[in-house]
Amino acid sequence: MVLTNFGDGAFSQGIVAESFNFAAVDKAPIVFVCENNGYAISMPVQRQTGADYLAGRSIGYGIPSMRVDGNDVLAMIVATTDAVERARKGEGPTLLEAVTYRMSLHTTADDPKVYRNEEEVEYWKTRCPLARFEIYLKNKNLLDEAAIERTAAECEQEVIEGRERFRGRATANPREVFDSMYEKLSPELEDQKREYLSKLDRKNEEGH
Ligand SMILES: Cc1ncc(C[n+]2csc(CCOP(=O)(O)OP(=O)(O)O)c2C)c(N)n1
Ligand SMILES: [Mg+2]
Repeated sequence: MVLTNFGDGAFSQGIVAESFNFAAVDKAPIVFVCENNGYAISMPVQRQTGADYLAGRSIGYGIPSMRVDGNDVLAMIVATTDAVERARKGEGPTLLEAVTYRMSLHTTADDPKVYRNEEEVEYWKTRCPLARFEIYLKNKNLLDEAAIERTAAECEQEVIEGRERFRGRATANPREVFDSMYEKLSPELEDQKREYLSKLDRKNEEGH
């Protein structure tokens, strides 16, 4: 059983169509989960596709699908569990479209203010899956403020520890970035490597 996640932007790549076709023909045990967060970097989904319902795309390949509120944890669990069961029973692939939003930047080099407005972000803040699930659990008396604070502190600690573990293991040497991709560098890459290494040398001399 395989579950694969991809974005709305990735969905515009032709290879997704080919994967759907073979997966359906072979009744492959796959759950395709498209995370539709409304943007492919800065490209809104309305400008990537003429269809406003990405879940509809797999139907023509013979793959059943469902559009799910991707910010509803319980809905995602139910839909994913059903799809996983279908796959395990040999009934073939399923597509789930999880409708959500990217609250943060695409990368640290991205500035979303250039391509989306603040109102949109504010609207999605009210649909935050963590806040919604918190309200749900509180209403059922399964969660109180102390538990929320404890969980937040534990999560924070886990992230800090994970980061420290990663940093402890990172042994990358910046002088070697050109050395593992090709057996022999092209003349252009040789030029880039020379320029890059001399920049590093200059930085070291300046004591940065
Ligand atoms: C084959 C290919 N084409 C283009 C890119 C450049 N690229 C990187 S991320 C991205 C957009 C992806 O959009 P989406 O799948 O919606 O992911 P999200 O931005 O929501 O994380 C593109 C076009 C790439 N990495 N690979
Ligand atoms: Mg996206």
